[in-house]
Amino acid sequence: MTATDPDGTTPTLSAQNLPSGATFTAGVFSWTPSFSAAASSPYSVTFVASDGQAQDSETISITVNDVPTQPAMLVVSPNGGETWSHRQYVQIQWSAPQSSGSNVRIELWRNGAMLRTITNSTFNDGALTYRVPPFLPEGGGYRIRIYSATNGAIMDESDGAFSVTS
Ligand SMILES: [Ca+2]
Ligand SMILES: [Ca+2]
Repeated sequence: MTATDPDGTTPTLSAQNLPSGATFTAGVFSWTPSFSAAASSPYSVTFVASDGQAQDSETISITVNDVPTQPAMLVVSPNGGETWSHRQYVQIQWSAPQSSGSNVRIELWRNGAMLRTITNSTFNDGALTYRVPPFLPEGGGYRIRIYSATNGAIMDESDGAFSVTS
């Protein structure tokens, strides 16, 4: 913020109704809204320039928006510790907002290597029923990876490993 005064005296700058945590120093407004700041939005802040006799002010409105905290992709099941049996129908479950894409790709990984693609594209509706192929090697170290079909950077995998048995 700057102010000028035709008679040469330097106006004093001040601010009223500063939001909690905001500062106004030497004409500079600075604010990093807190996690819960959106609840009281919008904020009305008045900036005042005064030379002691004349003053001018300007009130501005500051809107703070909430950023969604839901992760873009989250594998829900299997998420570690499960055991899949050959030919069993299992539920693969995930949680992802529609903004992550309308479709997802699901892969089966074992010990850090991609084993097979479960589906290249299925609706991002949070669940897929999958029949465990009888040829999957028995043992542990399995994880699921789920990607947005349109943005491979949006991805999550099982937090822990699960097992396959006959
Ligand atoms: Ca589905
Ligand atoms: Ca995960």
